[in-house]
Amino acid sequence: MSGKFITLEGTEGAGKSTNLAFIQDWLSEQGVDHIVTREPGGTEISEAIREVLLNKDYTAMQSETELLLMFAARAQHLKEKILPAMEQGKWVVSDRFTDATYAYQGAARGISYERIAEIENWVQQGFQPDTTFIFDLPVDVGMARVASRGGETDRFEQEKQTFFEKVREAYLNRAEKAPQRYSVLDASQPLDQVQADIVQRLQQLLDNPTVTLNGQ
Ligand code: T5A
Repeated sequence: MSGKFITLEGTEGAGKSTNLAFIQDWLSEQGVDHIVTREPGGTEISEAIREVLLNKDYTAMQSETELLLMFAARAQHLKEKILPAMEQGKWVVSDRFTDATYAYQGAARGISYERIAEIENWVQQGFQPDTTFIFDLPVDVGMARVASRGGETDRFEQEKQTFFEKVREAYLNRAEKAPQRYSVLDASQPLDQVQADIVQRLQQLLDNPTVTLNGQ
């Protein structure tokens, strides 16, 4: 496996989707064979699970159900799309992955990190992103961006600000504990500055193709 696995994380409206498109264009310009994808989702079955997870009518959904559906979508996504692409030497860039589970289902919903780690180990067998960008910004700034973008809100976007404050804090804690994997970006900066920071990190990865957390 010589491909890299890059994930984008952050609270709502932090700019992940916008910068996923930017990273896609940048990698194409560099001639890097890659795919972009997202979680929950990325395959037909995982996108069907996403519909259930984001449906704002499902207010009765239990935290345990939410957690298991996130990992059900991820198991399918990994085996059907991420791992085969990496085996072909492609880079894979995903809008969210398991850090989101620790932040949302763990810190914000209150499921223990030990329980999440148990399922993570079973589903991922040690597989981890090579690098993770955390788009960090004040929660209210992100929510205002989502509101000004318009469109319908999903089940998560209906949560209160305190929920997203916990999510933000969890991401920052995870980054602090493993700084070699995470790049925390100040996502409140103008977009061109955020993207200059992204390019700097991607260039490092490109210059060191043998360095990978997955050890292959
Ligand atoms: N989830 C997911 C879990 O609970 N557990 C899990 O394990 C996983 C994988 C769906 C939900 O699922 C949850 C988390 C989520 O709530 P999602 O589809 O990624 O996840 O949904 P959102 O995070 O809600 O995605 P958004 O589209 O709302 O946010 P983005 O992608 O971060 O923001 P983006 O790029 O659309 O930007 C928002 C607006 O801001 C502007 C953009 O143009 C856009 O209009 N913008 C900027 N403006 C000024 N300056 C900048 N630097 C800007 N960057 C972007």
